[in-house]
Amino acid sequence: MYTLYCRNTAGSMAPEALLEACGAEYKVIVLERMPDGSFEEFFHRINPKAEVPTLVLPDDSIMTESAAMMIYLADLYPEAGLAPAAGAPDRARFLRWQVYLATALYMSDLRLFYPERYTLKPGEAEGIKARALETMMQEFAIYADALGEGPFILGQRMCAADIYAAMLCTWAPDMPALFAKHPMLGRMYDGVLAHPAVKKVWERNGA
Ligand SMILES: N[C@@H](CCC(=O)N[C@@H](CS)C(=O)NCC(=O)O)C(=O)O
Repeated sequence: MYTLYCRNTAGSMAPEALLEACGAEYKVIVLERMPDGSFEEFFHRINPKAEVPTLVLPDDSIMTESAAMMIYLADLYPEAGLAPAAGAPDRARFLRWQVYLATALYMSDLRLFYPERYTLKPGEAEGIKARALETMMQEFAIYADALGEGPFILGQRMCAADIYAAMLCTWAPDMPALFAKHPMLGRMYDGVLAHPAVKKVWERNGA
């Protein structure tokens, strides 16, 4: 049994959808922030960075880093068909874009939503936010271009990275405007949401 520590609509949504799509046995523990914005003390002992997603594996070991979870789970459940196997022709492309999403777009999102965490100087947050939005839009443009004919990053077959990309789209400040600018992103998003497991998890999250 896997235990996934989550916050609704946060970065936990993608590994939650993957667990569901793989048919894994799992439960979610939905965390709420305390009034000062932090998570409860017990969670800091599970993950010293106190971030969601945090995944407890069946052997009780702890896994952090959403991209690692996507790759790990997709590999463990090959029958779900959500990642090309090591050595398969699309494996490098899958890893490239899965990691790109986590290290480029996700990080821009964090700077956009929590700009004050990226400076010690008062008054700098607005600039950090503005630059993060600009960077995020460039990163979405690069990803939309990479989709090519699509609809998914590997072509006709949805993979774990598509679920992750769809999650990142939900954090865009204006999703309809994003899809109007990059119709391929909208097409990819609709394709991912057509998967019953993803739809179910999006609904549970209230996304
Ligand atoms: N690199 C981590 C980033 C996780 C992360 O930043 N999660 C956010 C929510 S989307 C979080 O829990 N931040 C802690 C906080 O906001 O206090 C991952 O990919 O899993």
